[in-house]
Amino acid sequence: MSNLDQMREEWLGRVAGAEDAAALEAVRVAALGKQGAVTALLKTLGGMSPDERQETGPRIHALRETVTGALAERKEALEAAELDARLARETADVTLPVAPAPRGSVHPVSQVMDELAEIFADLGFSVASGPEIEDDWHNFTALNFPPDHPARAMHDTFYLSEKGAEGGDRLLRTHTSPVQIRAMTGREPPLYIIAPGRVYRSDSDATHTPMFHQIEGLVIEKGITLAHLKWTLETFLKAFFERDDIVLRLRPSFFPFTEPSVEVDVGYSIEKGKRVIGGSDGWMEVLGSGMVHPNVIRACGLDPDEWQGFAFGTGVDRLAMLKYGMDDLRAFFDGDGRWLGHYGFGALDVPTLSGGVGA
Ligand code: 2NL
Repeated sequence: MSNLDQMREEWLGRVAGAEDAAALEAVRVAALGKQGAVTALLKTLGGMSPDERQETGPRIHALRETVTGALAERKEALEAAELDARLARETADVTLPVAPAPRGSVHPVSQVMDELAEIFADLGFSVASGPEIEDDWHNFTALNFPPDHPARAMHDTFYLSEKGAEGGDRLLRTHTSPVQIRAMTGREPPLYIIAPGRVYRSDSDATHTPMFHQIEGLVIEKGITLAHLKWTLETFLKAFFERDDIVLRLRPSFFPFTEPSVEVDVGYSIEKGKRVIGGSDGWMEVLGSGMVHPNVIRACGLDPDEWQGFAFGTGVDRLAMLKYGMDDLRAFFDGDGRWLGHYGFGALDVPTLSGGVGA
């Protein structure tokens, strides 16, 4: 093998052996740079005889061309390999969620409140709210509880140690009725409102917690009768329990703020050993209600001969238990992640009447 053939083999071998762009550049400089081996060979052409140059010149130029071509080819291959490596390293799986899945859930009480708001919105009611620290007038007096009447004691009220601005008692509201009193005194009738929220009574056992959730509804309108009340409650219960076989039974009762007052029982049936609303195996008390007492309408500055109304109230926690099958009220307030994971609702499963309120 001639010298030039040997050189070609050597340089092609070094080009092929360059593992990255920097190593390849070093090979290029060593072969074709100013001080390069192939460059040095080209410089020898000047000192040759014409015959020698004619014979050797093309072979040296061919060597330069071959090495130049091999360098370009190797450069392209290294760049392609580098691009492949980057593409493999920087992949994004577009089918993965952008953020980790949410771990929280909507508490059954919040879910039921949303369901109730949705159902009553469809019947023309809006949601009203008010303070949880109330005064004696809004919580009791305006609702026709006479002073020192035993009904006040019935509520196991939490009183605050400091009196209010006018010297009256301040307390944690024992029901959401004061919200409706504020609506009646602050707005022009007709009124169609629901008032869901936290209420407080000093009572604690398996079926009572000192804080629980109530929802009340109030209509103030002209010409309202008990028939409107019954239709409203029946329509609400059918939508809430998502059953058509809901039967109501109205029993006479007593509340200071309604006259007449009626307790509402709903027919239940036994399914898999549990009572479920709907059917006619027995009666379960679900709501309290009645026609708003004329004294309450008068206390709010309205004329009871002009305006009548109905009102109802029930426990939201109990509604949630009845609909979703929990049997211990205390678990509602334990904040146990396992319970919430089991009974909680997805944040995006918003209740709608068309999609089913109990999404
Ligand atoms: C129950 C019974 C009830 C009302 C609440 C009410 C509110 C006003 C005027 C008249 Cl402003 N009534 N609310 C009426 C009847 C019953 O609740 O068992 N609650 C847990």
